[in-house]
This record gives sequence, structure tokens and C-alpha cells, in this order.
Amino acid sequence: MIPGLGEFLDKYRNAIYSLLRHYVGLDKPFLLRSELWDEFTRFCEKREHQHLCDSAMARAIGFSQEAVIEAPWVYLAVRPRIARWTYLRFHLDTLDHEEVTTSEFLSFKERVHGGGGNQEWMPEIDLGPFNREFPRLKEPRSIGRGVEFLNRRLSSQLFQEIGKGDKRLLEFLRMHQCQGRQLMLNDRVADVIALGHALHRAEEYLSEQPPEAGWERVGDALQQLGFEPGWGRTVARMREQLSLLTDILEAPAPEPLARLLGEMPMIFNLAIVSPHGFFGQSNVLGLPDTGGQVVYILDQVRALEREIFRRVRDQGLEIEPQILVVTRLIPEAGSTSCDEHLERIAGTRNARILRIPFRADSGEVIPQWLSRFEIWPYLERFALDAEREVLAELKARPDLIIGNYSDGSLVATLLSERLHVTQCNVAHALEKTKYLYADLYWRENEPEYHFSCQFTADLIAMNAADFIITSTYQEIAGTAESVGQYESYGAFTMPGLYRVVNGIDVFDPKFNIVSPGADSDIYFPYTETKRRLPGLHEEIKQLVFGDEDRPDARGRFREIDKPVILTMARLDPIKNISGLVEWYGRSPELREQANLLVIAGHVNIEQSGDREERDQIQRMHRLIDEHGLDGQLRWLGLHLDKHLAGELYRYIAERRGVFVQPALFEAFGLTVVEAMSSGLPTFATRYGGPLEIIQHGQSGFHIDPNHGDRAAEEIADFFYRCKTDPGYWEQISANGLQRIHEHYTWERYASRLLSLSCIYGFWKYVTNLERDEMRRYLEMFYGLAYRKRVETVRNPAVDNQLPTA
Ligand code: UDP
Ligand code: LCN
Repeated sequence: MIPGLGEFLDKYRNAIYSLLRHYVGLDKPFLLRSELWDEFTRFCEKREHQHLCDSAMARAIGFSQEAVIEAPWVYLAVRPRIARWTYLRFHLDTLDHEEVTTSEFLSFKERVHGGGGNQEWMPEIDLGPFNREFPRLKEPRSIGRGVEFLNRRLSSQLFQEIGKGDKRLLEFLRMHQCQGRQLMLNDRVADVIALGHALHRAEEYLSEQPPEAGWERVGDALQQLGFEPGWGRTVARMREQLSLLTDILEAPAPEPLARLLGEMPMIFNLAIVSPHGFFGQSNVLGLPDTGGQVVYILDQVRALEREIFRRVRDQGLEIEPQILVVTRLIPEAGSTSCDEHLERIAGTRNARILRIPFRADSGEVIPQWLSRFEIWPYLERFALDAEREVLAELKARPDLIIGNYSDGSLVATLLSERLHVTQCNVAHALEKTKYLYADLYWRENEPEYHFSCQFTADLIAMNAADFIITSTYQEIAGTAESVGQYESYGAFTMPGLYRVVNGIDVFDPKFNIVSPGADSDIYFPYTETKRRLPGLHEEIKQLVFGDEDRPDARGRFREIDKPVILTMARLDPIKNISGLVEWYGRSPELREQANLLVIAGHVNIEQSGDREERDQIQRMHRLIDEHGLDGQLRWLGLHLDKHLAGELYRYIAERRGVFVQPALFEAFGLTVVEAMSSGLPTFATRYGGPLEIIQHGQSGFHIDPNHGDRAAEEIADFFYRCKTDPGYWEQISANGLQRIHEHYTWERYASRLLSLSCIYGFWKYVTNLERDEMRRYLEMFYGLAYRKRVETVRNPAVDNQLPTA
């Protein structure tokens, strides 16, 4: 509860009464955090209410994420700290107040919403009890560092019982095989005592061998002692690993255990699942539902393959790792390769895209692209087909399955369950926080978005995953002010369907932050002149300054010496590109300082088949007309190939421009990382990933898309300061580069992801991380709720109700 709230309420009953009346008088059943606070400050403007300004009540309102109001009740969902929730209710007449349970809060919300169904008996989804026995983090600051916590907690637990941990570790080391070849230990090591002796003798033997010698020289002797390949390429490395194991057996500690496990030869074959969209290597970006996720996965594959090869080599093995990206085959694929069954991934030795069509129940192949909101009926069959094809293609089980976005994670769940393989999820973007009240008004949204399928799939996949990696902390648990994307699945209701009182626990150690980067061959600093692509400069000059008329462009810069503000994104309302155009149009200062270059969508409305994009195109033209921007703004309705995009960032940087990412919300924001990697000072939305990528005022700037005039002023001030403070632009640019170098690189990503996979694999083996009870519950949820919702996508006439008691 809020300290001091009780006393304050008792003492200032009159003021509290007026405040509650004020809220009730607004005649709005649901208020969000900003509305609650704005009304509170308005209320406090009156002199007689000023004592509320800095009171326990102010804190209670300030911490509230939402209010549900129906006279005489006011219910608040209070979040006093990151990921901590309490629910309060106030009675207008009696001024009583009390804490209520999550379930009571949600059922009041359902009643006020009047959402139909049997509200007396709403199915409650509660995954909390399954985690009762399971270690969970306590401090919000530890969220996202699950593996460190697990190592600490489980290693002490495991080795507490004398002999138990050692035995499990021994069994684990003995079970490794690849392509029929035994790795690490063989049957000669019968028990832990024998392992101790064998280690001792092996270390002694190796200490007399040349440090650079390999398995061919020492293998026979080591095999006699019970060791198999996998300990290292050289004697020096083998000694290091064996000595780590000796230390662990003598005095188990989390850090050496993590080092030993993190480098074990466990991951050679990987399946990365991403069914929706057009997944290809060229001509796909900008097609519906096809954006950063594709860029992320292709870069991820290259980085992982490099890292697996490095590890395999260091481990002294000769194994060809294989990575498959499993996606949908689309027969009507236009100019893309999405109708090809198998496609090699450029820049890799062995990675492929494996495409499998969606099929109707009749077995017929679905020929056309489907929106990500419409794919639910096809996923189960897709998973079964994928299982067969992946096994045939790899000629083995994958060692790790990574699910991407809601659909990929659900398919990964089905595959992992059937193949008994470690499962990792990557969300990219959870839709729930993107759409206001998407859960409460699910029924209204159902025809277009089918959120009931998506949120059910999310709950299943999140809870089934062995571990989840996120790009930022805020993706899991938000900030002091805003709710995290995963956190929003903790408690919510879909009236008439089900009520979730414990959906996902962000304190679960399965969450780990592993941030992506930008391809360093493409996005590198503008100062690295030798690596640059001068051959593209003439084309870029034409694009930016546009001497020629082009059908896909509007506007041409009148004053070409001014620096350029660059923005580039899909023309999706959430990206708010038209918002930036409006701020620019309304700011004479900014227009005075710089030109605006927009790369997004299509200039010609006829070229877009997407309703939301068409609205944006119209809005863009209207704003350009209204503010007379044709001489200061240039809008290119095209998609740049990544080499061109990379060189364009540098071209703009060289001319002392900036990059602006004005989204209303951005889950992560690859363009932000790309621009910063090029040395381009970046202004990006404070809602979502960029809040964490950029340190405001140091390595770039945060802007608030809800206060566009202020954002425009801040950008204008930056240009002004650059004129008066030589070196300022360079300083921000250099800090941005350093930030990326230290935190957002694919090398770091790949190394961490593989270590996590090995460590979670180990803990899954030696403890009950499988959580069988949870798995059974999820199976039931899948069968009874998810499959039923899927029927409604196939056939909207199907009754929307779950059976109620
Ligand atoms: N992109 C591109 N050419 C374009 C527009 C975008 O190569 O004309 C790339 C951009 O460089 C980035 C990705 O598309 O790699 C967009 O990813 P982001 O995470 O910024 O947004 P998303 O589209 O996933 O929401
Ligand atoms: C989806 C998004 O919306 C972006 O914010 C991310 O950068 C992208 O996926 C890659 O994870």
C-alpha cells in the first residue's frame, strides 16, 4: 500500500470526497494514467485543494496506471514500483477505502465494461501456483538477468545435497553426442569418484604435452581415461576446461559452472521459427507485416553461425552446424523468393530458409499472403508439417528452437513439446500494449485483429518457453512510469472470455536481456572512408537532392546547404512519420535550421493496398500542402536496399544531419541502432526500446511524440547549438557510436544467446525446470481455449463464448 495513505484519507475526508466526485463527474468509466494525473493536477489548482499536491493521495494517483469508475466506486490499479501492483477501491459516499484482489479489480472492470458472458463465473487463468516451488527474482533491478540468478540459486541448491549435484553433472556430461559421436565423457567413467580420479590423471598427463597439441595427439590416452572430444582444440584449452570441472567438483560455485556450461558443445542444429509475413532476403522489406523482424533474424543467423563455428573449432570438433529459418511458403509471392521451398542464406556457410505452406483442413495450400492477424487457423498444421521437414532437412533433432513473434513462439512451443528440445522465444513486438484497451475491447477488435487468439497464444508460449530473450529491460518490465510489454500479461481481462490473474511473472528467471545490433558490414561510421561505397553517392545525391523528377518522390529542397533531418520507417500509424511532418511544418525554427527527408511508404496512394497506410499517405499530402513544405521537405516513397540505406545514413552524417524516429511506440527500433552505428546523432521516441538504447543528452536524445512542438524545438535547439558550439555534433555522434559498440552488437548477442541455451539446457536436465504440471495446464488451455478461438477466425459465425459453468 502507499505509506501514509490511510491517515491522510482519514484526516482530509472532505478533500478526498471532492476529488472522488471530480473523477466520477467526468463520466468516463476508464481513465488511463495520464488522464488520471492531468485531472488530479487540474483539481489541485484550486487553492482549497492545494494540500493534496504533495500528499500520500498524490502518490497513490501518481502511481496508478488506470482507474475504473462507476458511482459510488472508484477502483485504482496502483503500481508503486516496477512490476509491483496493488488494487484499491474507494467508496464515494462512505469514503471507505480498501485493498482488493486482482480478481476483484478485474471483475469490477468487466462489470463496468458490461462485456457480456456470464460474469458470475468467468474462467480465471492463474499460472501462479505452478511457480510456487520455483525460485524467482525479488528485486525489479534483477529482472532480465535470469540466468545469473538461476546459476546462483540452483547451483547452491543442487550441490547442497552431498553427491547429488556431482552425479547429475556427471550424467549430463555423459549424454552428449553429435552425429552419432560421443562427446565429453564415455562409459569408462562409472561414477563421481572415478571422474575425480580420471580428471586428476588427465590433468597430469596433459601437463606434460605441448600446449598447442590437438586431439589427434592426446586423444587415445584421454579416451582410455574416459574422456571424449569436446574439451578443447588444444591441450591448453583442454587443461583449462578440465581444471574448471575439477574446481566445480571440489567447491561448486556459480561462476565457474556458468563458464564450463556456457562453452559446452551442445548447440549444433538450430531451428528459428517465423511463420508470418514475407520472409526473404531481398524485395521483402516494406511488404505487409514484413519489417525489422526479418532483418533481425537474418543478422542473428549470420552471427550465430559464426559463433557456433568459433565454438566448435575451439572445442576441437569437426561438426558442420546447421541453422534453418522455418517460415511460410507463399505460392503467390510476387517478386520475392517466398515461393521457394529452400533458400540458402547469403553470408553463411550452411544456413537455409525452409518454407512450408499453410494448408487448409482439406489439405489445400493457401496461395496468398495472409495478415499476421489471420494466420491462427494454420499454425497447428504448419507445426506438424514443420516437424517432419525440419527432421528430414537436418537429419537430426534441432538442439534449440527459437520462436519469433506470437505465431513463431506458438509453433516453437508445439515443436519443442513434441521433440523435447529447449525452447527460446523472441517477441519483437507484443501487440497488447500497442493497441489501447486491446484486451478489454477484444470483442470489438475481433473481426480485424483476433486478439483473443493472439493473447491466448502469447500466454501459452510465454509460459512454455524455457527462456525468453528480450531486446531491452523495458520490454519485460517497463519503467517507473510505464508498464512493460510482458508485464501487461500479468493480469488482464477479456470480458466474456476469460480473466487472467497471473498470466506471466516478470520475476521469473526465464527472462534475459540480449540486445541485437546492426550488421557491422553495412552500418559503420561515416568516418571509415575506406569502407564506404562512393559508387552509390551519385544515386544518393539524386535521391536526396532530386535534380530529376521522380514519380515516387514529392518535394525538393530549395536550400541544399542546410543539414538534413532523415527519417525512415514503414508508413504505419504507430511509426508516426506524418506526426513528424506536422511538427516540422508547425515549427518555423526547425524549418529554418534544416530540411526534412522522409523515406516511407508510397507517395502515390494507388500503390498501397493497406487501409492504414492509405490513410497515412493522404495525411502526408494534406500536411505538405497545408504547411507549404514542398521546398523544404522531400518524401521518397520507396524501400532502400540495405547497402543504400547504410550509405545514406553516412551521407547524411557527413553533412552534419540527424536521424529522427518519432514513433508513438517502438518495441525496439533497429533503425535507431543503425543510425547511431553510422555516427548520425539520433532523436528517438521515449516510448519503447529507444528510451534504453539512447542516454538522453549524451548519446542521442529522447523525444516525446505526444508533445511534438517541444520535440521540434529540441531538434531545432540541437542544430542551433551545433552552430554556436563547434564539436557538439561530433561529441554526440561519438557517444552514440560508443554506446552501440558497448551494448548493441551481434557478436555479443550470439555469444550470450548460445551460452544461455547451454545453461538453460543443463538446468532443464538436472532439475525440474520442465515444470510438468504447468505444461499439462497449458495443454488444456491450448485445447479448450486456443483451438476454440481459432474456430472463430475460420468461421466468424462460431459462437464466441467459452463454456461457462
Ligand atoms: N529498412 C530498410 N529500407 C527501408 C526501410 C526500412 O532497409 O527503406 C529497414 C531498416 O533499415 C531496419 C528495418 O527495415 O533494419 C526496420 O526495423 P525497425 O526495427 O526499425 O522497425 P519495424 O519495421 O520492425 O517495426
Ligand atoms: C519489431 C519491431 O516493432 C521493432 O521495434 C524491432 O526493432 C524489430 O521487430 C526487431 O526486433
